Amino acid sequence: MHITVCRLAAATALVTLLASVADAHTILASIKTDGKQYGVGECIRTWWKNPAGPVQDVQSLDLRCRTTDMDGSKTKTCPVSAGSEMTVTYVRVLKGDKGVISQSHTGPVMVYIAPLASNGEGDVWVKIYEDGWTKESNEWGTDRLIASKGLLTFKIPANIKPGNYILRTEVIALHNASSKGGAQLFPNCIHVQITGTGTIALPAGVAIPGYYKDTDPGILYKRKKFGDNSNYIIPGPPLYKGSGGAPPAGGPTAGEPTSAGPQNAVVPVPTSKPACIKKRSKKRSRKRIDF
Ligand SMILES: [Cu+2]
Repeated sequence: MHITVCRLAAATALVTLLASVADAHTILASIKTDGKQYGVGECIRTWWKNPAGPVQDVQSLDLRCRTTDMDGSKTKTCPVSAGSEMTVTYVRVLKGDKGVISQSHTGPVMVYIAPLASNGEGDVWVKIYEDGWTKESNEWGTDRLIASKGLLTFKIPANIKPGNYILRTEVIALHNASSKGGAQLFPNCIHVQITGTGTIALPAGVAIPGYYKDTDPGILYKRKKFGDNSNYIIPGPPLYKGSGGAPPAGGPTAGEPTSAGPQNAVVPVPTSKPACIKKRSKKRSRKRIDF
């Protein structure tokens, strides 16, 4: 199935159609950058055959962008200023009032960047944002994503060389991750043209797919639903040092493991759950393997 009409409305209809199987899951619906909003068919790559469904085979090419636009040729490039904050929106279905992702689907949230010319092939993916589990609040990145009504804000590296890049956002649900192949990964890709006066080229990154293994401690993980998850290790390479705005100290993979909690972003943390989530516990027709 192809989403040949790359417009939000058409995609919305498709997602609604598939909502009975996909509504526990999540999809990137829009981005906001430099005050402008863009949807799917603009600079977000079109969704794949099962729009909101997860990727569970970490060796699959679908892990890269979860798209039918494999070479990126159908996707436009949106302008964004280096050093600016960009906000993307994850939604469960595209009705605007249907929540973000099932509350059971807890796990980390990440953002990567790679040069667009690479089409994401090779050791090119550099991690610029991550949000795992935090002890203080006993919350996952996905909890914060739900609390912010699906909005994820991160910073475009300030000193990055201007040019075209792919941003790859990723949500990982760990509710079934205690068995191999059980983790559910929700990546999406955005094409951006970064403007500015930076001079720093991206360091070498990692291959996606390739770098993740189904035995990685961040992929194969027995989540404690109400317990301490401070032994959780977010998958992927260390966070890129340059992502916070300071130029990298040098070296091909400047970066080091980071402490728990959202990095490089201001994530709103409301004290109560949004009302839209409470309505989610109605009967579901299809098989559920949430817990
Ligand atoms: Cu699921």
